[in-house]
Amino acid sequence: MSTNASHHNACILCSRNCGLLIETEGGQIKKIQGDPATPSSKGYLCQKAARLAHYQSHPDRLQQPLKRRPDGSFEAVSWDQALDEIAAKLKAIRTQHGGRAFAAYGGGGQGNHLGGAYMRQLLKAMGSRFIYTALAQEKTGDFWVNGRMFGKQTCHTTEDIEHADFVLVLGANPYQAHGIPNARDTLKQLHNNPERTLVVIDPRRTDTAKLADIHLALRPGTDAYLMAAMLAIIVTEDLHNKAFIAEHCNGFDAVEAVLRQVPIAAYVDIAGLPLDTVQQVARGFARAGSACVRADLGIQQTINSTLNSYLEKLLFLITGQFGKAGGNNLHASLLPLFTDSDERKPGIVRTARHNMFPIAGLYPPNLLADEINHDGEDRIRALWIDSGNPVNSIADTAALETAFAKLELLVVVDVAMTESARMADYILPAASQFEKAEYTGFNLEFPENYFHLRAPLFEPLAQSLPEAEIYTRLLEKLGAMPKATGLLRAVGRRSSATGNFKPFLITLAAHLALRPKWLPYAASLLYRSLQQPLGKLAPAAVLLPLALGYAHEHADAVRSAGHADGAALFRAILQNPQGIVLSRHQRTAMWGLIKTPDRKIRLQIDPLLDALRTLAATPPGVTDASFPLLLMAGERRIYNANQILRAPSWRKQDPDGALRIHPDDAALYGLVHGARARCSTRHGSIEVTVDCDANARTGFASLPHGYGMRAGDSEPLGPQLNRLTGREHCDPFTRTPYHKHVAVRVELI
Ligand SMILES: Nc1nc2c(c(=O)[nH]1)N[C@H]1C(S)=C(S)[C@@H](COP(=O)(O)OP(=O)(O)OC[C@H]3O[C@@H](n4cnc5c(=O)[nH]c(N)nc54)[C@H](O)[C@@H]3O)O[C@H]1N2
Ligand SMILES: Nc1nc2c(c(=O)[nH]1)N[C@H]1C(S)=C(S)[C@@H](COP(=O)(O)OP(=O)(O)OC[C@H]3O[C@@H](n4cnc5c(=O)[nH]c(N)nc54)[C@H](O)[C@@H]3O)O[C@H]1N2
Ligand code: SF4
Ligand SMILES: [Mo]
Repeated sequence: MSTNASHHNACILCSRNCGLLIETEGGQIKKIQGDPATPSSKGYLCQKAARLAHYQSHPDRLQQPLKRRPDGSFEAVSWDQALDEIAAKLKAIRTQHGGRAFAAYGGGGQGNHLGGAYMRQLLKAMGSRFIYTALAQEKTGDFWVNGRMFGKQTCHTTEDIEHADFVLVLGANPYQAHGIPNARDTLKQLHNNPERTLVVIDPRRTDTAKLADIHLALRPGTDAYLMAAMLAIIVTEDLHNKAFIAEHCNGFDAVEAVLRQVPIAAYVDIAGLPLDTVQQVARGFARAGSACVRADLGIQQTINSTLNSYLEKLLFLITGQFGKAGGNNLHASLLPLFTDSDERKPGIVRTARHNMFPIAGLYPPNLLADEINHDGEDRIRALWIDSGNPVNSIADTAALETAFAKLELLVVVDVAMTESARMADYILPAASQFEKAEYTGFNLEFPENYFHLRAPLFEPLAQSLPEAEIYTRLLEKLGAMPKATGLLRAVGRRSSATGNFKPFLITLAAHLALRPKWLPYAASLLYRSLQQPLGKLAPAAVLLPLALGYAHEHADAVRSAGHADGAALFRAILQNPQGIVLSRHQRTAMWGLIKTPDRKIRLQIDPLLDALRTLAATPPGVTDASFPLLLMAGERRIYNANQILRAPSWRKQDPDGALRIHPDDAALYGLVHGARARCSTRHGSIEVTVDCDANARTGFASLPHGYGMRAGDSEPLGPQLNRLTGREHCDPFTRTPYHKHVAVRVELI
């Protein structure tokens, strides 16, 4: 493509997907700036985006399909050979063992959800429901609570931080991890405005906590106690919003009865905080003109994970800080990133070994090793990994390696030679996110929501292909779907030329009505039918029915954003490489997003009220003297980005991903700054570099995630921290790992 030109695109390193202007030269990324034309980020970006060239070009990019030889080495094979052999093996496994023998992991990361739409068709072709994703080791507790409260697990809450008078950041570090609009600017604005209050609840003095008016440095893992105490203070001081509760909620009486029994002073003591400050925060939140909660892994990947998500929502619900500017809100979604799978309803498929149900349609990675590694006839025998590196990112690396070795077929689709790919039977090279059309479904805003389809900047590297092409070819080889008919292609061409997609959709609907068994493969049919007219954007053809559905459901909001109907919305998506405003909702429209039959929020969730009633009288913490220190296994830092940026050259600081430990603890354990040490748990041990850091909390060290990748044939660089974590150390209900609460020992080497 053109040289020395600036192209609209987006950052792929976190869920914000900030708009970028990327200057290219000779097929390389030359310069990256924030894109002022992107309506969501308006020119904002953080320091990580400037280093994206290290994602696009590095020696471990995959260039051709690879097949494992019996001696463990890989040989390059053609696409046809790889896909023919894979299709034959998949068919044999499906015939012999049925759909339950197949599972997938991944289907999208921080920047790429387009391939996932195509990967899901493969699950359908295999007759399997088993999709394991990273979301099901962080957010499924939150989704489950949403299902109970709002009627569907697809109801999802967001926070209007920019307009809030009072912001409670709970177990999140947006200064480094982002996750909120233009995080650093937004936090600084809060900090600089004396009329607004920022409260941060975090055991460590993070960069976000440094900007706070109040930092509640609670004892790790005690959030449920703290939130219970705050809710109890609100109720006993009559600060709950009775008018809001009467109008919008059910079940408050049952919640109130439990809250009135909470021993406030004792719980605040367990959290290790001063009572008067906690009272001040609870009162401030309840009385604020507008207030919202921003929560993330600090409460989700620790003790009481699901209960924490419940209490967090009760905070903004019983105070009426919901459904208004500056509060928490539900939002509309263009893409179905997850579904509703209420485990009480019929048709829910449970896993063979653990009898685990899906939440939001997703199965927990913490169980994956066990579901492969058992002797039952219905164990997982074939695993498909796309856009994930579970060997490094799922708890208990050793268990996963044992399980993977037992698989009859492991296929990995990735852009790079990952630790998971090294174990695969076949590795399929995907074009990078700058070599194909891409988007994400992280459009979680209200009242204005955005969408950004990115056009490719470069041709696919060597033989790599976009996922849309990989899966469509495989489905064709599996005989699951035919090649698109000439009629569909012809009508598709005409519709694209006129921009009127009605005739095309009518023809497609007629085809599918006659051959309903093609319905699960609508994404690939759309792709093939519109491939020629849409060119490089053809993989985005799946957006056509989604845009129509969205415009139908949110007609006024889509029109307010300037799109007359669904076809116009689809055209706008295709024609605006900087991103678009998808919908502009009336604030009152939010109540229509609640999916309970009476549109009321159900506050009473009995199992969680039981859990609240029976919270232990002693704080969580260290129980085994041989592992005396708590480790936060997975801190977001200035230079980590999951496993997306593999080349070590991308990091300007912290090349070793050091163990941050308070100087007093270092002295206690005989550690010195810069020294190498051994960090051990019951599950394993790794070597780390010691960083004495006064911002750490005594008794609570931290290691970053997003390290431990190999470069070429090197040893893992930085901590492979899931060699330390155990898969049973998790929320008993959702199986979300307690990564923020791992008991370790650290010794000087
Ligand atoms: N730089 C960078 N940014 C990223 C990523 C990355 O790899 N690097 N990854 C992205 C992804 S996938 C995600 S999910 C998000 C996660 O984003 P965050 O959840 O914001 O990031 P973390 O650093 O994992 O954890 C947040 C905070 O939880 C605190 N914490 C630990 N234990 C407790 C506790 O018991 N209670 C409370 N209240 N807090 C506790 C930690 O001290 C930490 O500051 O970040 C995204 N953004
Ligand atoms: N101990 C511990 N473990 C953790 C965490 C923690 O804090 N502590 N955090 C957890 C969290 S919140 C998350 S979200 C997970 C993330 O873990 P994973 O779900 O494994 O995902 P990523 O680390 O984002 O890996 C992304 C992969 O996608 C590949 N990729 C990039 N672009 C493309 C593309 O266009 N196509 C394809 N097919 N592949 C591509 C990259 O090369 C990389 O291998 O890790 C979890 N694991
Ligand atoms: S890492 Fe996140 S906040 Fe930083 S530029 Fe990329 S998308 Fe934006
Ligand atoms: Mo995540």
